[in-house]
Amino acid sequence: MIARLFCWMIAIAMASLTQVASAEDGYDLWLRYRPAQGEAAGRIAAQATAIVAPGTSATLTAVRAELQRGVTGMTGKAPALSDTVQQDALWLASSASTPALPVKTNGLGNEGYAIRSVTKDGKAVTLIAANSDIGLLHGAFHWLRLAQSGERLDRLDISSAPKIGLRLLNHWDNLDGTVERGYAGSSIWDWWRLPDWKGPRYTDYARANASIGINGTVLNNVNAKSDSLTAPYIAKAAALADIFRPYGIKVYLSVKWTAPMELDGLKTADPLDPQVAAWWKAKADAIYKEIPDFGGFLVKANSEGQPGPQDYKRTHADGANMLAAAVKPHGGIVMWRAFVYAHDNPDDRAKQAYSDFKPLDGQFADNVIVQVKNGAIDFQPREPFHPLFGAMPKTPLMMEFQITKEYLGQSTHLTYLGPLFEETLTSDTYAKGKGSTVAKVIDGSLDGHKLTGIAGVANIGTDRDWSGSIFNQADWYVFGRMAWDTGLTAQGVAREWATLTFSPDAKVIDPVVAMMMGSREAAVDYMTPLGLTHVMATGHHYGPGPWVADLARPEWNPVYYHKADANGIGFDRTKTGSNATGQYAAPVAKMLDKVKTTPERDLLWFHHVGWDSKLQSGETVWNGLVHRYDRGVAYVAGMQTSWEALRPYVDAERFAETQALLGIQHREAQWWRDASIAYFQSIAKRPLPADAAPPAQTLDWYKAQNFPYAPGHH
Ligand code: BDP
Repeated sequence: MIARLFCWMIAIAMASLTQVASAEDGYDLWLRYRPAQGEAAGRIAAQATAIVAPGTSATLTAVRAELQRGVTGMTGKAPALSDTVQQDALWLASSASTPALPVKTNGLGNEGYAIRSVTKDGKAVTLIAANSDIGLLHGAFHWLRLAQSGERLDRLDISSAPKIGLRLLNHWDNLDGTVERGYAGSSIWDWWRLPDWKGPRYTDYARANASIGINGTVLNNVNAKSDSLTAPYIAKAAALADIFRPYGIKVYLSVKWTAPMELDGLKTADPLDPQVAAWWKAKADAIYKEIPDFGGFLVKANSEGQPGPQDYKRTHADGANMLAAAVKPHGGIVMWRAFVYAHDNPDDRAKQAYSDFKPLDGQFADNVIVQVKNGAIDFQPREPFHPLFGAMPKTPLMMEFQITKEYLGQSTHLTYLGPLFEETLTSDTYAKGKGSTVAKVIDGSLDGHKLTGIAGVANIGTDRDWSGSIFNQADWYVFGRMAWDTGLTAQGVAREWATLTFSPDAKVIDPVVAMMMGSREAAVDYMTPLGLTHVMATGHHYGPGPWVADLARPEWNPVYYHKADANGIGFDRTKTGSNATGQYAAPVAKMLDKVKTTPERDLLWFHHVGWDSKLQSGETVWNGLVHRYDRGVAYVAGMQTSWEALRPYVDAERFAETQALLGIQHREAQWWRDASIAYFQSIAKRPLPADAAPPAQTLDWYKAQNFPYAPGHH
C-alpha cells in the first residue's frame, strides 16, 4: 500500500516536472495551445467563457473550431458556443451580418480586423470585428496569439489590416513529390492520391498560414511541367482549393510557357499567335470552372533554360499580357518573374533583369505584377536590394523572398531570416527621394498601385516539423507576419515566435531571440563576408566552392563573382566596372560608386579592392576577411552554449534536435571558414593574422569533397 502510494507520488511529481517540457515533435508549429501557466490560464478562461460567432459559413465553422481548440488547450476547459452575446464572451461579428457594431470597421478592408474590450447590452465582452468572415478568422488568430503569449486580455484595443494584397507562398514542388530546394522531406501535396485522399495535413497547413496572414499559395514549381494544367491535375488542385478556401487562401499555378505545344500539339507558343491566346483562354476557363476563385498564374520564362516569349522574338510584356487576358474575365492575375539572365548575354548577371524589364515599364496589362527577387543574383546570404525596386514606377512589382534556405545552411543551420527580410524592406531606393523604401514600392504606396504582393519560396515538406527544423519554422512565421505588416521588426517577430514556440518565460525568450537575431549575420560571416557572393559548391549549393571555375556558363562559377586575383578581391560594379551601380537611383549610385561610402557589408559586391586596402577598423581586407570567418564560427559556438543553458526549459525532443543541428552547423561553419581561407590564401599569398588558426586541411582536400546526394537539387 505504502509502496503504491509512493509510486503514485513519484508519478505525480514526474508529471508536473514534465508538464513544461513534455516531448514535442514540432508538428503543431506556433499553434501549440499548451496549458497556460499560472495566472495566464485564469486570464484566458475569464475572457472566453463562451464563443459567440453565429453563422453557417465554412469560415465561421473553422473560427469556432480554432477558438475552442485553443481555449480548451490552454485552460483545460471547453468554452460554450452561444448564439447570443453574454458576459465575458468572445464575440465575433462582421459588419456584413451585424448592423450597428460598437466598433468601426471601415479601413479594415476585406481581411483586417479590430479586437476591442467593449460592453454590449451591459455585458463585458471581447469583440472581434471585421468586414468579412475571413477578417474574423484573422482576428481570432490574433487573439489566440495574445492568449498563448500570456498577455492581458481584458483591455484590448487593436486594429490591423494588411497593406499588401497578395501574401503568397511559392511551393517549388514537383508532381513526382520531390521539392526543388526542399530540405524538409517530400512535397506535402500527395498528387498521386488527390483528389480522393485529402489528408489532415492540408487543413493544418491552411490553419498555420491563415494564422500568420498568408492568403495564397502557388502549388507547383516555377520550373513547371505542363501536366499540372491537364484535367486530372486541375481536379487535384481544385480539391486543395476547396480545403483552403474557408481559410482565405487562394490557389495559384506555375505554368510552363510551351504547354500549348506539349499538351495539344500547337505548332508554336508565340504569344501573339491567336491560336496560342485562344488555347490559354480555354485553359483558364477550364480552371475557373473547377476553381472559381483561382488566383492566377506564376511564370518563369526565358530563365535558366525555361522557354518563354523571347524564343519568338517577343517581350516579357507580350507574354505576360497574353496570359493576363486569359484570366482577366475571371478576376485572375499573372505574376511574371523577373529572375532572368541569359547565357548569350555577356553583361554582368546582376544587371540583366533590370536591362530586360526596365524598358517594359508601362507596357504590362493591369492584372500583371512583376515578381522580383530581393536581390539581383539569387537569394544569397546577403544581397543589396534589387535595382528594379523603384525603377519601374508604372508597373506593380512584388517581392520574392526565399524562405527555404538554399544558400543559408538549408535545413541544418540556424539562420533566422527576419533580419534579411527587414534589411531588404527598409532599404531606401531613393526612387522618389529619401524614404522611398522597398516596402513602399511593394505595398504600392510609392507609385499608387492597387495590385500589390509579396511571395516567399516555401520551406515546407512532409517532415513532422514541416520545415526541417524547429528554428526553420521561424522563417515561415516571420515571412507571413512581415508580409501582413512590413513595419514589424525581425526582433519583435522573433520574440513572438519564441514565445509561442517555447514559452512566454523571459528565461527562454531572451536567449532564444538573442541567438536568432545574430544568426543570419553569422552565416554571412562564415560563408560570404564583406559582400562576397555565390561561392557555394556546384548544383546543390551545399558547402563552399569558391574555387569552382569549370562550369559552362561564366556566371555559374564562383570565380566569376569574387574575382580574386593576386592584387585583390571583389567585383567592380561601379561606373568604371560593370556599372551595375548605374541601375540605382542617383543618390544610391553615387554612394555605391565609392569605396568609402559603400556600406562595408556590401564592399566586395560593388568593388574590387586590394588585399592590403584598409577596412574601417584599420585592418587590411585580407585580415578582415579572415577575422569575419572566425567571428561567424565563434557565433555558432556561442549559440551552442546558449542552447545548452536552455536544457531545463525545453522539452527533450526539441532540445536534442536543435542541439544536434547546432553541432552540425558549427562543424560546417568551421569547414566553410577553413575551405574559404585555404582557397583565398592560395591567391592572396598573405600570412594569416597572428590570432587566426590555419585551416585544418589542405586546399586540395576541400576541393575533393563531393556530395552527390545533398538534398534539394532536382
Ligand atoms: C535558384 C535555384 C533554382 C531555381 C531558381 C529560380 O537554384 O533551383 O529554379 O533559383 O528561382 O535559386 O527560378
